[in-house]
Amino acid sequence: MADIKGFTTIEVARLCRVSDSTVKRWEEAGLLKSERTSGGHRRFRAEEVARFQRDQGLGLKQSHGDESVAKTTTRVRDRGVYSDSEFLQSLIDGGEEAATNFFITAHLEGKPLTEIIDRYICPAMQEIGELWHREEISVTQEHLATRTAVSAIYKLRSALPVPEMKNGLAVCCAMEGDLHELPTLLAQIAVENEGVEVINFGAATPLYCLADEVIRYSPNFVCISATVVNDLERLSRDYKDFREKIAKLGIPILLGGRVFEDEHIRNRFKSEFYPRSFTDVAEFARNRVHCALPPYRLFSVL
Ligand code: B12
Repeated sequence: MADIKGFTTIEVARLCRVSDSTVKRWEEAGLLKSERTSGGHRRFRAEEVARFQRDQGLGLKQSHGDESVAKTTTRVRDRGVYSDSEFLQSLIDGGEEAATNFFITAHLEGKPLTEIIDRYICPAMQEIGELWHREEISVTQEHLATRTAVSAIYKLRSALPVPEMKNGLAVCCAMEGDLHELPTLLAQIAVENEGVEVINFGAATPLYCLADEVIRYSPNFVCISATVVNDLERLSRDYKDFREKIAKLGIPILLGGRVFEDEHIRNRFKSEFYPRSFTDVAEFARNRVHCALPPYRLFSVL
């Protein structure tokens, strides 16, 4: 029991900007759940604190950049509870709770969602890919790491303040033949966080089917990711057809993922924007919605 990982009463009080006696009252009233160490001290799990803050509409927005909040979470990290290497190991071991805690602590620290994605999730997955490539971890460990990341990301998403979905609609997916589902999920939550609803068709989506869906839903933009390509010739033909089919709707297409890091490939897959990071995707969603331009004007801005 002594090794319960979580915030102390004083740390929760700092995060929520109230006194420690208020935190105790919340806990006694059953509003905020805690566990006890063997010495009888309260410990609050990061996920529970995030849930409570979200439900009560407390603190988070004002806490961005606040020194005392940063110190609180840094201390939790200093105790060795959520270091970056432990996070990586938790993914490899399938430690969903530890991975979730890592994300939620970063969130409580005031880190924007896209920073959590770009600074922690992507590098960790890259490292997992390298370990697999060097045969230092097995394929099964790589699969487990991805599953763990996906579950922890869903839990992070449910801990975040729920944005009002009043800023339009986006459609996202990964291209046909591409089984990597994480990039589409990351794009989805980055865009949703901007108050834009997302329909995510997931990995390996055939482009001719996607065209029908785009015509049906007429979204504000389409975000397609590609991590690997099997048949470049066929895919570029299918993509050209896809673009032609939806051309009259004037809907911008975003193409992201390691495939489009290659300039020659970008030349064969024309798009309005090639985001390099999920911060780029979120910014696009924000600007696209807030400038409220019809699509044809947006093209000329890009
Ligand atoms: C998990 C994983 C798998 C899982 C996916 C499971 C699942 N349910 O998603 C499985 C086992 C299916 C798999 C299969 C394969 N994989 Co794989 N996989 C990975 C791994 C470890 C993580 C992928 C991931 O989710 N990354 C998270 C994304 C966000 O990070 P990223 O790909 O690095 O992308 C960066 C940018 O491009 C950008 N980005 C990426 N996507 C998007 C999308 C948008 C919209 C935006 C804005 C930005 C963006 O953000 C990232 C940060 O810079 C990567 C390692 C890695 N480096 O990522 C290998 C990796 C991508 N796989 C690789 C390979 C070779 C394969 C296989 C061909 C292996 C094989 N021989 O069978 C197959 C291909 C299957 C297929 N047809 O798709 C290679 C690709 C090498 C290359 N040529 O580029 C990698 C890089 C591993 C490696 N180091 O060699 N894989």
